[in-house]
Amino acid sequence: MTQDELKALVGQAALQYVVPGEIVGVGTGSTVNKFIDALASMKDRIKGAVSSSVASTERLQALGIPVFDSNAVEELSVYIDGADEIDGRGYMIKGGGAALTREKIVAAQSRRFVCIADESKLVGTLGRFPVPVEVIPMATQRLIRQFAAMGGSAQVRMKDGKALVTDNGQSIVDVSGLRIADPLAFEDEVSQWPGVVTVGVFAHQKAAVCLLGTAGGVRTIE
Ligand code: ABF
Repeated sequence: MTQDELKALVGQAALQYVVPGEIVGVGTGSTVNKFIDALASMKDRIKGAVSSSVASTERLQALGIPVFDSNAVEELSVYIDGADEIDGRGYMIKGGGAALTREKIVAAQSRRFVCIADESKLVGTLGRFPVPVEVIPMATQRLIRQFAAMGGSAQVRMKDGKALVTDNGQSIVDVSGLRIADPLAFEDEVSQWPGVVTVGVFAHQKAAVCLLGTAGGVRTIE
């Protein structure tokens, strides 16, 4: 199976976690796009979605799925999103799509995070994928030095020759060279640095369930 087919497989499998009659939390990325396409088949059985990005909102609306503001909804029973890396405990690196801040917000208001990913995302220890961090632009250079002091190499993410601007109007730095043995401690520490909006390690908002697309079918890790 191609990577695209594995993504479609888990996108479809995630439908079983959607609670009929409710609003579902929807993440961002190419795997989630497969989920959104599958969700269209049950759009008459859900109230709608809370979305983590402009891109997902547009895709949901184009399929006729109502999108609610996160402030209009108190709690979501489930949030379905992809990851750049996930370990066997459900800890993840996210933010390759630059939507990490809204993803963490929607994950925090959801009782259960269901991660959908192809098997290439499963790792023993987080850190092979550079950790995305959304930052306030005036703090960028100082934060790059702070990551260097902990052994990482941080770079500002560029797009079309300029610093990428997130949906929230901020920048992203990608930090490579880190081995994150204790994701909770790492998230706690970096989240406190002035100028950090969101660190792309999801430890407090880890996945309760991971649906992993493999050549042999969907593997469920709980
Ligand atoms: C989002 O999309 C992100 O947090 C992660 O960066 C990315 C995964 O994308 P894909 O499904 O395209 O690999 O979930």
